[in-house]
Amino acid sequence: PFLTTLLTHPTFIESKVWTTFIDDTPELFELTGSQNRAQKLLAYLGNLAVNGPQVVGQVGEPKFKGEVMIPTLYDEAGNKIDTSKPCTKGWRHIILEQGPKAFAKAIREYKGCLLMDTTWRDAHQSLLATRVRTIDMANIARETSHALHNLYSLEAWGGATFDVSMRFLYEDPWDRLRKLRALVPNIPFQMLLRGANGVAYASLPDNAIYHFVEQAKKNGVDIFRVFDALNDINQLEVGIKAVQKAGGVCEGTVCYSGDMLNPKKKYNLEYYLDLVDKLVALDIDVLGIKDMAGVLKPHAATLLIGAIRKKYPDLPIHVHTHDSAGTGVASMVACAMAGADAVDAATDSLSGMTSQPSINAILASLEGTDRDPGLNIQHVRALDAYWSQIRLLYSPFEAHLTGPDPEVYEHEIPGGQLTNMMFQASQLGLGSQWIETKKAYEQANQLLGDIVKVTPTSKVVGDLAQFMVSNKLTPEDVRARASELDFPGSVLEFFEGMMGQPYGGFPEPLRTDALRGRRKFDKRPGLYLEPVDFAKTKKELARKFGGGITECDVASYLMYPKVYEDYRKFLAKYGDLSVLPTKYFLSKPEIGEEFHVEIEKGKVLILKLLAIGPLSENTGQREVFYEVNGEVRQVTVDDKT
Ligand code: 3PY
Ligand code: ZN
Repeated sequence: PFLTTLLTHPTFIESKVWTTFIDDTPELFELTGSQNRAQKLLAYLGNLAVNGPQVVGQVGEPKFKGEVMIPTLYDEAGNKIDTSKPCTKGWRHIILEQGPKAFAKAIREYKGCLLMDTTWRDAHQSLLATRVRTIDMANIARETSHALHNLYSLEAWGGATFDVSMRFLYEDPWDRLRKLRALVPNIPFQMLLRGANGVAYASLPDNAIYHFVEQAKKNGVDIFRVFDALNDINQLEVGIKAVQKAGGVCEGTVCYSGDMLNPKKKYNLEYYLDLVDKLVALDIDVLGIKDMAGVLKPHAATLLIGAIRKKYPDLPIHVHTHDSAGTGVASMVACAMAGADAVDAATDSLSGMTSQPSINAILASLEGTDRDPGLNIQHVRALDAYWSQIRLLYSPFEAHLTGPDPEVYEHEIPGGQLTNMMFQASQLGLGSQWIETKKAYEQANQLLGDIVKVTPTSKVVGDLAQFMVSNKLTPEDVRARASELDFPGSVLEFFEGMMGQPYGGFPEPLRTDALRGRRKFDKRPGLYLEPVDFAKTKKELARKFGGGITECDVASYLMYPKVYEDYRKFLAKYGDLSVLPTKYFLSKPEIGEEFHVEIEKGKVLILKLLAIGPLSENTGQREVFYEVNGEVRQVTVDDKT
């Protein structure tokens, strides 16, 4: 059979040179079965044992030792709730049975203000560099389905999680979605979609966005928060239409920037109401207000939500914020009181500062009012006991935030980016340079025309700020020397129009000077991009990685070609590591410590690290010995230390 497979393989038929054949088609040279999976797993574990942490950005070892405890839930009568099966009560059935409009109507009619829990997406994106793995969500998923069944939604996907899961965690984001979906059938799943950019950093051809959203809906996303980083309605429209075509709940979103209370600022109430009108005209189901930096002050929240509520009494409003300045709870309570139908919160142990405000703080603040979100506080706390352990497990990715940052009102850095930039600064040992970087961020924003800042435009501003700091450039220097400076790629893409059109236009002559003859789009980029040929892409991927390429693989590749390819190569070498408990994914066990890995349903490996052999002078390698289900196995590892 090997020979037949070989002779009929397209690469062979196309008579590519034999020497690259093994590299290009690893799937033909794989052993099959769980033996092979175990050996690949050992290759990873051996590498970790010899060379230390394998995850980019990891600093040190997890602080959490021992077994993570799963909480027990009790009903009102004090009886244990059976969480061996997921809960079936929840808002999702309305979406499935009656569609997005009926869901929107039901949400609007509910008397309380519902919550979206961001723990599985934005909270860890904002505090732990997006590093929380599928297994740690899956392990608490059934309990979550019971404890939080009255949530508006669980934010479970999209944003940076798509990219990071492949790039740094070596996990398939689609697999995560399907696994969690199976465990939580009752609560709507929400994702963050960057409009015409999908989950990438610049626009893709329209048909790639439609294709991506279709797969997301099919694999379990119910509600799509569609935003555009410049609030460009033409860019938003691409995402909105894609969601409507796929049959998802469309949460068309306004990104809140600046300070509405300050009459000197660029984005005022009129600007926001005008954008809401445009979104309503596109027939969105729910209006999203996305305060990505946490600059929506409580009084501004009252005015903004109050004004929208008055103009559109039937439109459900869902508000997102970050707690960077410490006002998150107050702002979300203000939104609830002014007529918002849902607001965002995170489990306590993953809340506060650059994350979402604490769920318990919001529950306590709304308790006794007619806006109570309708969750069981004991259950919410029980779940948090789990997350308090998980936070320690991921301690190697902490940015060590120490308190709220009131300067966020000046620099307006979005939550996730703020943590990220601090983390980078601390890794580089740039203590005082961090203060400079924040100042430069503010200046870079002004240079670019005081734009709305959120992925991907926040990266543009951040890149320009770092460029200014490392090259010691003032804003005047940047303007004067724009035609000779070697600007970061993201800045050039922004100037080209690859991220849409900023409100008020591009800054001139800076744009023209910086571009030096490069292309300039004055309409949305999708109008210029060649549509994707899906069949051709699929064929190319099959040629590179063997059969079994799915539409989800195609979508991953189209979003992140290089990341996807690297992920597949990693997979060929080490197998699917998403099954490995996080403790053993991040650090080596003690000698003699036994642990279990379920490599496929019902197939458990019992592993024990026996010894790490001496360094061979000749080869620069070491042997690592593991006991696998009672048998001694060894792997040879290049010592790179
Ligand atoms: C993302 O796009 O990933 C964001 O979280 C923006 O806030
Ligand atoms: Zn956010």
